[in-house]
Amino acid sequence: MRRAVCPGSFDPITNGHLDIIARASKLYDEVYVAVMINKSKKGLFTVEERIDLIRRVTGEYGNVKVESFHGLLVDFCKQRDIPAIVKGLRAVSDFDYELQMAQMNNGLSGVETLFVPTNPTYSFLSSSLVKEVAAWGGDVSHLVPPCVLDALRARLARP
Ligand code: COD
Repeated sequence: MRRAVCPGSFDPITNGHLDIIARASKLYDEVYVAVMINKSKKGLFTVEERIDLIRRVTGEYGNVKVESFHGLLVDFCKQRDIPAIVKGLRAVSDFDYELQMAQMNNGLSGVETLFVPTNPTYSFLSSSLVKEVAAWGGDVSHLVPPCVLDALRARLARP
């Protein structure tokens, strides 16, 4: 069984994330989406809410599992016998940091990182920008799945 993981914060999942997960699900038998817990970073959504949203938008793929993890990504991989990490690359600006992480992870455990070039439609897209635009009332309906849009509107609704 060929397994891979798509890791991230997913606060919340965007169409850019979803595009990478969908493409990975065609390349591998089983794809884990790992919501990595960073206790020093307070998210807009709880980890449980992020997992729920990801499950709802990836349900149609059939071979995608969603889990959270507190610790090193290489340990998540070791515990599940996952040899490959799949990451999206948006621009040159992503490359330096992603290369460092890929080399560190490979040095720690031998896990490989595969980079998938982002769909150009989403090359500017990040969860942070989506939250910022949505918080100011901007239209992000073309950037996130409908259930994420509803969740954003509910969370950011002003009293
Ligand atoms: N198009 C394509 N891909 C995208 C897009 C987009 N528009 N947006 C995001 N992505 C992809 C990228 O591959 C990105 O890496 C991934 O989705 C996740 O994005 P985010 O923003 O949700 O998550 P990050 O960048 O905060 O995630 C960082 C990790 C959680 C993966 C990293 O910090 C990590 O592995 N942490 C675990 C602890 C650990 O092992 N640390 C040592 C690392 S060497």
